[in-house]
Amino acid sequence: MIIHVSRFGLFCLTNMELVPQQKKGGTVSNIREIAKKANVGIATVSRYINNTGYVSEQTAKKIDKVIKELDYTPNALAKAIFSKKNKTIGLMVPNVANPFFSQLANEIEMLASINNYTILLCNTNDDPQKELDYLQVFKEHRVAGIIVSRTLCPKEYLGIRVPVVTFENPISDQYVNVSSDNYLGGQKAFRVLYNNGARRLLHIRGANPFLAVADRYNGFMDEAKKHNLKPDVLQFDTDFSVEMLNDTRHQIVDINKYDGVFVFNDIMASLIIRDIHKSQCRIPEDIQVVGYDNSYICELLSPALSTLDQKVHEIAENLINALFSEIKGQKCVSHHILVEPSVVERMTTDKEKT
Ligand code: XLF
Repeated sequence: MIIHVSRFGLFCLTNMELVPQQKKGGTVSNIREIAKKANVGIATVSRYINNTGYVSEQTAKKIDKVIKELDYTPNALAKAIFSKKNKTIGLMVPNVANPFFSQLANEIEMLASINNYTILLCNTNDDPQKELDYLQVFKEHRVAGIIVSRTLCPKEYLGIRVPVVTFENPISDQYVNVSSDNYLGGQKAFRVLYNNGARRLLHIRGANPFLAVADRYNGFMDEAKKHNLKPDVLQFDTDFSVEMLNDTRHQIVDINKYDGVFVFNDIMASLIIRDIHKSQCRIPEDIQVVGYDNSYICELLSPALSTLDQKVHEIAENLINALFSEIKGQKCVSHHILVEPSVVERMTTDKEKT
């Protein structure tokens, strides 16, 4: 911001002046040029563009005409800085290669656009340094609020000036956190397999820093204990990445030892289904599989995947509503929003078995 002192007192020039616009002919037009051509003051043009004060109808028409002639588009960022009203939300997800997170981003984007907000979408790849870099980008873009999924550096958000809401890994009790009731989901996953006759169970668990998968694991194991069962556990140290499709290290040996597998999310379950097919076992006759998410791939897999529905729309709605409340300066009543997951039985579990 440039501050000018004139004999009329103090006045500010908008940052728009600093961000010239590309003109059709390759040169640039800026607010100064508009003012000159319209034969009015720079402050008047600024008032008109930013809608921050009175401009006579006649002057407005003159400015409008010049704006059209010069093909001038106000720079959104400069406008946001000046008016302190940015309509951009920073959204971080681990990776949109995971269909659950692409659906979550899609839902959030739709709800935001209904409210005339745009989304700045970033993949953290569960890398804390990348997350920090993007947080810096959000600050530089003066976003109105931030939604961060599965943060790996919660302390970095403490005390930042814009509202922040989280999905899964929380920041602190002071910040709204939304997640599926993952413990309950783990319990429900056990019951589906158990009620369909599976007893030789395997749980494929996600990486430690993902709190959601720890809850799913605990729910599943606690419920198994109640039935005097102790499932085997195999832990992955990352979430899905496209490279894994060609990486045989993740293949499970001895899958035929089991008759029921609960996998921590749908995309990993699809890899496991591929392994099971390779091992010549039949799904669900020899081995039943349950995933978590209810992402769109469940219907595309063969056989279609039974899973726990996280209710992505409800999660997105809760995140956006909480963020908008905070942007408006209203405090949210609840800071821990748990969405109840429900079982969706498709073709990888076998009701006929019981
Ligand atoms: O963090 C968990 C693990 O993977 C997240 O909700 C997901 O289920 C998405 O696929």
